[in-house]
Amino acid sequence: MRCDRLWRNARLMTMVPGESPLGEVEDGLIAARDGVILYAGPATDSPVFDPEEIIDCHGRWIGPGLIDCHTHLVHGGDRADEFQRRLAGATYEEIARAGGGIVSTMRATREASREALTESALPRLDALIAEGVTTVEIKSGYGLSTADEIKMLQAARDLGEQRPVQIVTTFLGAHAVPPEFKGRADEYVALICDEMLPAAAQAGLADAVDGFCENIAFSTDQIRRIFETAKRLGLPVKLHAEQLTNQHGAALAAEFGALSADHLEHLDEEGAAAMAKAGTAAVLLPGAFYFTRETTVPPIEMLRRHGVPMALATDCNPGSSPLTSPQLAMNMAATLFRLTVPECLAGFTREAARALGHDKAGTLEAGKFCDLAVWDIERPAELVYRMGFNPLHARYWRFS
Ligand code: DI6
Ligand code: FE
Repeated sequence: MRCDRLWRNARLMTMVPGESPLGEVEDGLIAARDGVILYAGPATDSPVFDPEEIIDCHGRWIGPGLIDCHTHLVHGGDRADEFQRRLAGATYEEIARAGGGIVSTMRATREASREALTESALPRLDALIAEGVTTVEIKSGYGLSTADEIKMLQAARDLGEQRPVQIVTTFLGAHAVPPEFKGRADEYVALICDEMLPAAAQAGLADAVDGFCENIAFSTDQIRRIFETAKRLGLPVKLHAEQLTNQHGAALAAEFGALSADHLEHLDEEGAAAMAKAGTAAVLLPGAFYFTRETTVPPIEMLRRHGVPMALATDCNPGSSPLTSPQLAMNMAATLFRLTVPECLAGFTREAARALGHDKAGTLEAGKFCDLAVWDIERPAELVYRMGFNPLHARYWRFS
Protein backbone atom coordinates (compact mmCIF):
# COMPACT_ATOMS: atom_id res chain seq x y z
CA MET A 1 0.00 0.00 0.00
CA ARG A 2 1.35 3.42 -0.94
CA CYS A 3 2.03 5.88 1.87
CA ASP A 4 3.81 9.23 2.19
CA ARG A 5 5.72 8.50 5.34
CA LEU A 6 6.54 5.57 7.51
CA TRP A 7 8.05 5.70 11.01
CA ARG A 8 9.68 2.48 12.16
CA ASN A 9 11.73 1.26 15.08
CA ALA A 10 9.54 3.27 17.42
CA ARG A 11 7.95 2.61 20.76
CA LEU A 12 4.39 3.92 20.69
CA MET A 13 2.10 5.39 23.30
CA THR A 14 -1.05 5.26 21.21
CA MET A 15 -3.24 6.49 24.11
CA VAL A 16 -5.94 4.16 22.80
CA PRO A 17 -7.81 2.78 25.83
CA GLY A 18 -7.17 -0.91 26.20
CA GLU A 19 -5.05 -3.33 28.15
CA SER A 20 -2.09 -1.06 28.92
CA PRO A 21 -2.62 2.41 30.41
CA LEU A 22 -0.94 4.26 27.53
CA GLY A 23 -1.66 1.79 24.74
CA GLU A 24 2.06 0.97 24.63
CA VAL A 25 3.56 -0.84 21.64
CA GLU A 26 7.18 -2.03 21.93
CA ASP A 27 8.19 -2.50 18.27
CA GLY A 28 5.84 -0.01 16.66
CA LEU A 29 5.26 1.38 13.21
CA ILE A 30 3.22 4.32 11.93
CA ALA A 31 2.26 4.89 8.29
CA ALA A 32 0.54 8.04 7.03
CA ARG A 33 -0.87 9.39 3.79
CA ASP A 34 -2.25 12.85 3.06
CA GLY A 35 -1.70 13.89 6.67
CA VAL A 36 -3.79 11.05 8.07
CA ILE A 37 -2.64 7.92 9.93
CA LEU A 38 -3.15 4.74 7.90
CA TYR A 39 -1.71 2.40 10.51
CA ALA A 40 -0.26 2.73 14.03
CA GLY A 41 0.60 -0.46 15.89
CA PRO A 42 2.96 -3.40 16.14
CA ALA A 43 5.34 -3.74 13.19
CA THR A 44 4.58 -7.46 13.05
CA ASP A 45 0.86 -6.89 12.34
CA SER A 46 1.39 -4.09 9.83
CA PRO A 47 0.24 -4.27 6.22
CA VAL A 48 3.08 -3.94 3.70
CA PHE A 49 3.60 -0.29 2.79
CA ASP A 50 5.37 1.38 -0.09
CA PRO A 51 6.52 4.66 1.51
CA GLU A 52 7.91 7.80 -0.10
CA GLU A 53 9.97 8.43 3.02
CA ILE A 54 11.10 6.17 5.85
CA ILE A 55 12.01 7.56 9.27
CA ASP A 56 14.00 5.31 11.59
CA CYS A 57 13.20 6.28 15.19
CA HIS A 58 15.99 4.23 16.80
CA GLY A 59 13.71 3.07 19.59
CA ARG A 60 12.42 6.54 20.53
CA TRP A 61 8.89 6.94 21.83
CA ILE A 62 6.15 8.40 19.63
CA GLY A 63 2.95 9.74 21.14
CA PRO A 64 0.10 11.88 19.82
CA GLY A 65 1.01 15.55 19.37
CA LEU A 66 0.03 17.38 22.54
CA ILE A 67 -3.22 19.35 22.69
CA ASP A 68 -3.46 22.48 24.83
CA CYS A 69 -7.24 22.68 25.20
CA HIS A 70 -7.57 25.88 27.30
CA THR A 71 -5.46 28.97 26.60
CA HIS A 72 -5.79 32.74 26.42
CA LEU A 73 -2.69 32.89 24.21
CA VAL A 74 -3.78 36.03 22.33
CA HIS A 75 -3.68 39.16 24.51
CA GLY A 76 -2.11 42.59 24.67
CA GLY A 77 0.65 43.39 27.16
CA ASP A 78 1.54 41.45 30.28
CA ARG A 79 0.87 41.72 34.00
CA ALA A 80 4.32 41.44 35.51
CA ASP A 81 3.61 44.62 37.50
CA GLU A 82 0.48 43.09 38.99
CA PHE A 83 2.52 40.01 39.87
CA GLN A 84 4.83 42.24 41.85
CA ARG A 85 1.85 43.82 43.63
CA ARG A 86 0.61 40.39 44.57
CA LEU A 87 4.05 39.55 45.93
CA ALA A 88 3.66 42.64 48.13
CA GLY A 89 0.38 41.27 49.52
CA ALA A 90 -2.54 42.24 47.23
CA THR A 91 -4.92 39.38 46.32
CA TYR A 92 -6.15 38.47 42.81
CA GLU A 93 -9.70 39.48 43.76
CA GLU A 94 -8.62 42.82 45.27
CA ILE A 95 -6.72 43.69 42.11
CA ALA A 96 -9.72 42.67 39.94
CA ARG A 97 -12.13 44.77 42.02
CA ALA A 98 -9.80 47.79 41.82
CA GLY A 99 -10.03 47.81 38.00
CA GLY A 100 -6.81 45.89 37.43
CA GLY A 101 -6.68 42.26 36.45
CA ILE A 102 -8.55 41.22 33.32
CA VAL A 103 -9.58 44.83 32.62
CA SER A 104 -5.97 46.01 32.43
CA THR A 105 -5.27 43.35 29.79
CA MET A 106 -8.47 44.47 28.05
CA ARG A 107 -7.05 47.97 27.66
CA ALA A 108 -3.80 46.67 26.19
CA THR A 109 -5.72 44.33 23.89
CA ARG A 110 -8.04 47.06 22.63
CA GLU A 111 -5.03 49.23 21.83
CA ALA A 112 -3.30 46.51 19.81
CA SER A 113 -4.01 45.84 16.13
CA ARG A 114 -4.93 42.38 14.88
CA GLU A 115 -1.40 42.06 13.47
CA ALA A 116 0.23 43.18 16.73
CA LEU A 117 -1.83 40.63 18.68
CA THR A 118 -0.72 37.83 16.37
CA GLU A 119 2.87 39.02 16.52
CA SER A 120 2.97 39.12 20.32
CA ALA A 121 1.34 35.68 20.64
CA LEU A 122 3.81 33.97 18.27
CA PRO A 123 6.61 33.46 20.82
CA ARG A 124 4.11 31.89 23.21
CA LEU A 125 2.78 29.64 20.46
CA ASP A 126 6.35 28.72 19.52
CA ALA A 127 7.04 27.73 23.12
CA LEU A 128 4.08 25.34 23.00
CA ILE A 129 5.12 23.97 19.61
CA ALA A 130 8.66 23.39 20.91
CA GLU A 131 7.17 21.01 23.48
CA GLY A 132 5.28 18.96 20.92
CA VAL A 133 1.92 20.76 20.82
CA THR A 134 -0.01 20.29 17.56
CA THR A 135 -3.45 21.68 18.54
CA VAL A 136 -4.11 24.81 20.59
CA GLU A 137 -7.41 26.23 21.75
CA ILE A 138 -7.39 30.03 22.02
CA LYS A 139 -10.09 32.11 23.69
CA SER A 140 -11.15 35.68 23.13
CA GLY A 141 -12.21 37.58 26.26
CA TYR A 142 -9.86 40.53 26.48
CA GLY A 143 -11.58 42.68 23.85
CA LEU A 144 -15.01 42.82 25.51
CA SER A 145 -16.56 44.75 22.61
CA THR A 146 -17.83 43.31 19.36
CA ALA A 147 -15.00 44.67 17.24
CA ASP A 148 -12.27 43.80 19.73
CA GLU A 149 -13.50 40.27 20.38
CA ILE A 150 -13.66 39.67 16.61
CA LYS A 151 -10.15 41.11 16.29
CA MET A 152 -8.83 38.67 18.91
CA LEU A 153 -10.44 35.68 17.22
CA GLN A 154 -9.05 36.77 13.84
CA ALA A 155 -5.59 37.11 15.39
CA ALA A 156 -5.96 33.60 16.79
CA ARG A 157 -6.94 32.24 13.37
CA ASP A 158 -3.99 34.11 11.80
CA LEU A 159 -1.63 32.21 14.11
CA GLY A 160 -2.78 29.00 12.45
CA GLU A 161 -1.75 30.43 9.06
CA GLN A 162 1.72 31.26 10.33
CA ARG A 163 2.63 28.00 12.05
CA PRO A 164 2.00 24.28 11.39
CA VAL A 165 -0.58 23.87 14.15
CA GLN A 166 -4.35 23.57 14.44
CA ILE A 167 -5.98 26.51 16.19
CA VAL A 168 -9.39 26.03 17.76
CA THR A 169 -11.12 29.27 18.75
CA THR A 170 -13.51 29.93 21.63
CA PHE A 171 -15.64 33.04 22.13
CA LEU A 172 -15.26 34.28 25.72
CA GLY A 173 -17.09 37.60 25.64
CA ALA A 174 -18.33 36.84 29.17
CA HIS A 175 -14.85 36.95 30.72
CA ALA A 176 -15.31 40.27 32.56
CA VAL A 177 -17.71 43.21 32.56
CA PRO A 178 -15.99 46.01 30.62
CA PRO A 179 -15.69 49.38 32.47
CA GLU A 180 -18.27 51.10 30.21
CA PHE A 181 -20.86 48.60 31.53
CA LYS A 182 -19.82 48.86 35.19
CA GLY A 183 -22.85 48.07 37.37
CA ARG A 184 -24.83 47.08 34.26
CA ALA A 185 -23.68 43.51 33.77
CA ASP A 186 -27.10 42.39 32.50
CA GLU A 187 -26.94 44.96 29.72
CA TYR A 188 -23.50 43.70 28.76
CA VAL A 189 -24.85 40.13 28.68
CA ALA A 190 -27.66 41.36 26.42
CA LEU A 191 -25.06 42.87 24.08
CA ILE A 192 -23.21 39.54 24.01
CA CYS A 193 -26.40 37.66 23.15
CA ASP A 194 -27.82 40.17 20.67
CA GLU A 195 -24.70 41.31 18.89
CA MET A 196 -21.26 40.00 19.88
CA LEU A 197 -21.83 36.26 19.79
CA PRO A 198 -24.01 36.26 16.66
CA ALA A 199 -21.34 38.36 14.89
CA ALA A 200 -18.53 35.98 15.91
CA ALA A 201 -20.62 32.98 14.90
CA GLN A 202 -21.62 34.48 11.56
CA ALA A 203 -18.00 35.23 10.72
CA GLY A 204 -17.17 31.58 11.46
CA LEU A 205 -14.72 32.69 14.13
CA ALA A 206 -16.03 30.71 17.10
CA ASP A 207 -15.74 26.95 17.42
CA ALA A 208 -17.25 27.09 20.92
CA VAL A 209 -18.58 29.51 23.56
CA ASP A 210 -17.12 29.93 27.06
CA GLY A 211 -17.85 32.13 30.08
CA PHE A 212 -16.40 32.96 33.49
CA CYS A 213 -18.98 32.00 36.10
CA GLU A 214 -17.82 33.58 39.35
CA ASN A 215 -18.93 36.15 41.91
CA ILE A 216 -16.39 38.61 40.45
CA ALA A 217 -17.61 37.84 36.91
CA PHE A 218 -20.96 36.40 35.70
CA SER A 219 -23.79 34.64 37.55
CA THR A 220 -25.32 31.34 36.50
CA ASP A 221 -28.42 33.24 35.31
CA GLN A 222 -26.30 35.41 33.04
CA ILE A 223 -24.30 32.43 31.76
CA ARG A 224 -27.56 30.59 31.06
CA ARG A 225 -28.65 33.40 28.73
CA ILE A 226 -25.36 33.16 26.85
CA PHE A 227 -25.58 29.36 26.63
CA GLU A 228 -29.11 29.62 25.26
CA THR A 229 -27.83 31.97 22.56
CA ALA A 230 -24.96 29.57 21.79
CA LYS A 231 -27.44 26.74 21.49
CA ARG A 232 -29.58 28.72 19.08
CA LEU A 233 -26.49 29.38 16.98
CA GLY A 234 -25.52 25.71 17.07
CA LEU A 235 -22.29 26.25 18.98
CA PRO A 236 -21.01 23.95 21.76
CA VAL A 237 -20.34 25.46 25.18
CA LYS A 238 -17.78 25.19 27.98
CA LEU A 239 -17.33 27.11 31.23
CA HIS A 240 -14.76 28.48 33.68
CA ALA A 241 -16.51 27.01 36.73
CA GLU A 242 -15.93 26.82 40.49
CA GLN A 243 -12.44 28.34 40.24
CA LEU A 244 -12.59 30.66 43.24
CA THR A 245 -15.96 29.74 44.79
CA ASN A 246 -18.72 27.19 44.18
CA GLN A 247 -21.33 28.87 41.96
CA HIS A 248 -22.80 25.58 40.67
CA GLY A 249 -21.56 26.48 37.21
CA ALA A 250 -20.45 22.92 36.43
CA ALA A 251 -24.01 21.65 36.83
CA LEU A 252 -25.26 24.44 34.56
CA ALA A 253 -22.62 23.57 31.97
CA ALA A 254 -23.63 19.90 32.15
CA GLU A 255 -27.27 20.88 31.67
CA PHE A 256 -26.26 22.36 28.31
CA GLY A 257 -24.20 19.28 27.40
CA ALA A 258 -20.99 21.31 27.68
CA LEU A 259 -17.79 19.94 26.19
CA SER A 260 -15.97 20.84 29.41
CA ALA A 261 -16.08 22.62 32.74
CA ASP A 262 -12.70 24.09 33.59
CA HIS A 263 -10.74 24.80 36.83
CA LEU A 264 -13.20 23.15 39.30
CA GLU A 265 -11.27 23.66 42.54
CA HIS A 266 -14.56 24.23 44.39
CA LEU A 267 -16.67 21.62 42.57
CA ASP A 268 -19.21 19.72 44.68
CA GLU A 269 -20.58 16.20 44.38
CA GLU A 270 -23.71 17.27 42.51
CA GLY A 271 -21.62 19.09 39.94
CA ALA A 272 -19.38 16.07 39.42
CA ALA A 273 -22.38 13.74 39.05
CA ALA A 274 -24.01 16.09 36.52
CA MET A 275 -20.79 16.30 34.51
CA ALA A 276 -20.43 12.52 34.43
CA LYS A 277 -24.00 12.10 33.24
CA ALA A 278 -23.61 14.69 30.48
CA GLY A 279 -20.16 13.47 29.39
CA THR A 280 -18.71 16.90 30.19
CA ALA A 281 -14.93 16.73 30.61
CA ALA A 282 -13.09 18.34 33.53
CA VAL A 283 -10.25 20.58 32.37
CA LEU A 284 -7.77 20.94 35.24
CA LEU A 285 -5.45 23.93 35.20
CA PRO A 286 -2.63 23.42 37.69
CA GLY A 287 -0.71 26.45 36.40
CA ALA A 288 -3.48 28.81 37.60
CA PHE A 289 -3.76 26.90 40.89
CA TYR A 290 -0.02 27.27 41.44
CA PHE A 291 0.34 30.87 40.30
CA THR A 292 -2.58 32.23 42.32
CA ARG A 293 -1.45 30.15 45.32
CA GLU A 294 -4.88 28.55 45.56
CA THR A 295 -5.07 26.10 48.44
CA THR A 296 -8.21 24.12 47.59
CA VAL A 297 -7.25 21.24 45.32
CA PRO A 298 -9.85 20.15 42.72
CA PRO A 299 -11.67 17.03 44.01
CA ILE A 300 -9.75 14.55 41.87
CA GLU A 301 -10.89 11.46 43.74
CA MET A 302 -14.52 12.56 43.35
CA LEU A 303 -14.03 13.09 39.60
CA ARG A 304 -12.49 9.60 39.32
CA ARG A 305 -15.32 8.06 41.34
CA HIS A 306 -17.93 9.57 39.03
CA GLY A 307 -15.93 8.66 35.93
CA VAL A 308 -15.56 12.27 34.74
CA PRO A 309 -12.92 12.44 31.98
CA MET A 310 -10.00 14.65 33.04
CA ALA A 311 -8.08 16.88 30.64
CA LEU A 312 -5.19 19.21 31.45
CA ALA A 313 -4.15 22.54 29.93
CA THR A 314 -1.78 25.44 30.51
CA ASP A 315 -4.52 28.14 30.79
CA CYS A 316 -1.76 30.38 29.36
CA ASN A 317 -2.92 33.91 30.28
CA PRO A 318 -1.22 37.05 31.58
CA GLY A 319 -3.00 37.19 34.94
CA SER A 320 -3.38 33.81 36.59
CA SER A 321 -1.19 31.43 34.58
CA PRO A 322 1.65 32.87 32.46
CA LEU A 323 2.60 29.30 31.57
CA THR A 324 3.65 28.03 28.16
CA SER A 325 4.89 24.58 29.15
CA PRO A 326 2.54 21.60 28.90
CA GLN A 327 5.31 19.43 30.32
CA LEU A 328 5.52 21.57 33.46
CA ALA A 329 1.70 21.57 33.64
CA MET A 330 1.81 17.74 33.70
CA ASN A 331 4.43 17.79 36.45
CA MET A 332 2.28 20.23 38.45
CA ALA A 333 -0.84 18.09 37.95
CA ALA A 334 1.03 15.10 39.33
CA THR A 335 2.76 16.93 42.17
CA LEU A 336 -0.04 19.29 43.26
CA PHE A 337 -3.18 17.30 42.27
CA ARG A 338 -1.74 13.77 42.55
CA LEU A 339 -2.75 12.79 39.02
CA THR A 340 -1.11 9.56 37.82
CA VAL A 341 1.32 9.52 34.90
CA PRO A 342 -1.27 7.98 32.51
CA GLU A 343 -3.83 10.58 33.64
CA CYS A 344 -1.36 13.41 32.93
CA LEU A 345 -0.46 12.09 29.47
CA ALA A 346 -4.10 11.39 28.57
CA GLY A 347 -4.94 14.87 29.88
CA PHE A 348 -2.81 16.52 27.19
CA THR A 349 -3.83 14.10 24.41
CA ARG A 350 -6.95 11.96 24.31
CA GLU A 351 -8.95 13.79 26.99
CA ALA A 352 -7.90 17.23 25.70
CA ALA A 353 -9.29 16.21 22.29
CA ARG A 354 -12.51 15.23 24.01
CA ALA A 355 -12.68 18.59 25.80
CA LEU A 356 -12.54 20.25 22.36
CA GLY A 357 -15.03 17.88 20.76
CA HIS A 358 -12.20 17.00 18.36
CA ASP A 359 -12.53 13.42 17.14
CA LYS A 360 -9.54 13.40 14.75
CA ALA A 361 -6.71 13.99 17.23
CA GLY A 362 -5.45 12.83 20.62
CA THR A 363 -4.63 9.18 19.88
CA LEU A 364 -2.50 7.26 17.40
CA GLU A 365 -5.05 5.34 15.35
CA ALA A 366 -5.91 4.82 11.70
CA GLY A 367 -8.12 7.68 10.51
CA LYS A 368 -6.74 10.30 12.93
CA PHE A 369 -4.64 13.24 11.80
CA CYS A 370 -0.95 12.42 11.69
CA ASP A 371 -0.02 14.74 14.57
CA LEU A 372 3.01 13.17 16.25
CA ALA A 373 5.50 13.98 18.99
CA VAL A 374 8.72 11.95 18.97
CA TRP A 375 10.39 11.87 22.38
CA ASP A 376 13.98 11.17 23.34
CA ILE A 377 13.11 9.29 26.52
CA GLU A 378 13.46 5.81 27.95
CA ARG A 379 10.01 5.72 29.51
CA PRO A 380 6.85 7.87 29.24
CA ALA A 381 6.94 8.82 32.94
CA GLU A 382 9.92 11.07 32.15
CA LEU A 383 7.56 13.50 30.40
CA VAL A 384 5.79 14.09 33.70
CA TYR A 385 8.75 13.67 36.03
CA ARG A 386 11.23 16.23 34.77
CA MET A 387 10.90 19.97 35.39
CA GLY A 388 12.22 22.45 32.84
CA PHE A 389 13.76 19.84 30.54
CA ASN A 390 12.33 19.25 27.09
CA PRO A 391 13.09 15.88 25.47
CA LEU A 392 11.15 16.52 22.23
CA HIS A 393 13.13 15.02 19.34
CA ALA A 394 10.75 15.84 16.47
CA ARG A 395 7.21 16.92 15.86
CA TYR A 396 5.01 16.24 12.86
CA TRP A 397 1.81 18.07 12.05
CA ARG A 398 -0.16 16.38 9.28
CA PHE A 399 1.76 17.15 6.09
CA SER A 400 4.68 19.00 7.66
N1 DI6 B 1 -9.97 32.50 35.11
C1 DI6 B 1 -8.65 32.67 35.08
O1 DI6 B 1 -7.86 32.12 35.81
C2 DI6 B 1 -8.32 33.56 33.99
N2 DI6 B 1 -9.59 33.86 33.43
C3 DI6 B 1 -10.51 33.23 34.12
O2 DI6 B 1 -11.67 33.28 33.82
C4 DI6 B 1 -7.65 34.83 34.46
C5 DI6 B 1 -7.48 35.78 33.35
C6 DI6 B 1 -6.74 37.03 33.77
O3 DI6 B 1 -6.51 37.27 34.97
O4 DI6 B 1 -6.35 37.75 32.86
FE1 FE C 1 -8.91 30.35 31.52
